[in-house]
Amino acid sequence: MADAVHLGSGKVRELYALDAERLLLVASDRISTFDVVLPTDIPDKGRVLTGLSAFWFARTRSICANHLLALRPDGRSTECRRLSMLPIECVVRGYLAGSGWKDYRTTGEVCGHRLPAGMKESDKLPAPIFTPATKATSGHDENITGEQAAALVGAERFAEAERLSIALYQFAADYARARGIIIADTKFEFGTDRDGRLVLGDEALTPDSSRFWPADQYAPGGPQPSFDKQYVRDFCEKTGWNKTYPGPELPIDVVRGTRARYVEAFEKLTGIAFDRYVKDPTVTLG
Ligand code: Q0N
Repeated sequence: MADAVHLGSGKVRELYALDAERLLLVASDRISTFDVVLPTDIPDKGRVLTGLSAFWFARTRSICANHLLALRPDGRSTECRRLSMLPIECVVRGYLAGSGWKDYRTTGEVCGHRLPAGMKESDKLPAPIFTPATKATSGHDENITGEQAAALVGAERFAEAERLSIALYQFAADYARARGIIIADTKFEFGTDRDGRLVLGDEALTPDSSRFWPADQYAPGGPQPSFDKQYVRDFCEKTGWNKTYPGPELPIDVVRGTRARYVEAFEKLTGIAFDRYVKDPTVTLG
């Protein structure tokens, strides 16, 4: 990494330029909750997310091209094709949660999709919906209508991004549901390559870019426990923390329990022992 130029930081990931065509995406072990990065790392979280993302990239190539070029032996770094990113977040929702639930409760719609009356929080939608958002430079992403998104990227790009996003979500949600995990919603980021083709970038279908719920505890009519972050959230609620920076340090039992949940999600979804992944990250690509 001696000659990699740091391009930017997300809350938990770093992006470097390798050369004119390639980037390096590095997933740290940092965890955020209530939008605040906590001072305590979750060991191997970055590897779990990188491995899961690579697993999905390898299995969705027939739906959509993606930016993955190679996994580094550290298991947390991905060499990617450099793209020109679309200025929208491509969110797909299969269930009514988060800002989708809030918008439905006040308007009966989510991003211009009119939904049946009388739905409860966390209900499954009649069919997955595409609910784009703008990339907020500061603070929270803002939901926009399809018309607003089409004005930002063009009507044809919008239609293509919508079709690919729904197909990717449908594939992964069916796959995960058969393995005990509900993917309630997810966010994709697409870019275009030099030939103008739409390519899936970023991380994909991880617990950081999606809501993962344990299927055996699914009970609509209220919020669902998070597959990965529930121990962290419960601990943070218990401390009386006001959810502004800085967050609390996590006790060792919360760290261990949370790490175990990430590893469990990885193993349930991929069918690969996490130890095997650590020895050879390319096992996810088969
Ligand atoms: C890119 N972001 C937003 C890492 C994640 N393949 C690509 N080509 C060009 N640009 C990007 C990608 C990708 N992926 C994606 N920013 C640039 C997410 N970042 C935020 C910082 O941490």
